[in-house]
Amino acid sequence: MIVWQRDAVSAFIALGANLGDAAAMVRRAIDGLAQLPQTQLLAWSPLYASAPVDAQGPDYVNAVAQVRTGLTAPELLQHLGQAELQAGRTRPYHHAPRTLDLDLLLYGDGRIDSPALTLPHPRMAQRAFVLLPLADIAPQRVSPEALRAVAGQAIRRLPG
Ligand code: PH2
Ligand code: MG
Ligand code: MG
Repeated sequence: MIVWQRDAVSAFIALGANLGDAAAMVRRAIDGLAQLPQTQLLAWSPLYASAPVDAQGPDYVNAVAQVRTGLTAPELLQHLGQAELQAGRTRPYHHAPRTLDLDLLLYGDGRIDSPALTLPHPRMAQRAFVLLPLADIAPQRVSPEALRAVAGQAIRRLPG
């Protein structure tokens, strides 16, 4: 039997939370990525804490995970949105504190510019809370210049 399947693609997902037990939520969400259809969890970073950037509320906990997936980028995005909803995510206003935020950073070498999805993620290069955990698991995807550009941002790595 021939099973038709798309070639799997390596994708990187940024996780964030700043409501409730944010660290537990991010850890649980990383586990959840392994349960997505046609998807393997390949790597995940340590957790980091930082003050909200361009936003208010409690400190964020952030991490980055790498998956290998047969899902298309829009399909993966759809699953990430469902996981946010299952985690109780509401959107009362722009950049409101959230129980879980799952952002698609990179999908292979894909470049997409649509209203629903821009890849690579347009703001990832400005954010230490994305670049540091990404560099932990994929140093080849983060240049030293990019890391230097965010070196002034306060962020701390959580134990464990
Ligand atoms: N996410 C935002 C806005 N600001 N700040 C931190 N530290 N971490 C985040 O994940 C974050 C943020 C919008 O998604
Ligand atoms: Mg976000
Ligand atoms: Mg988001």
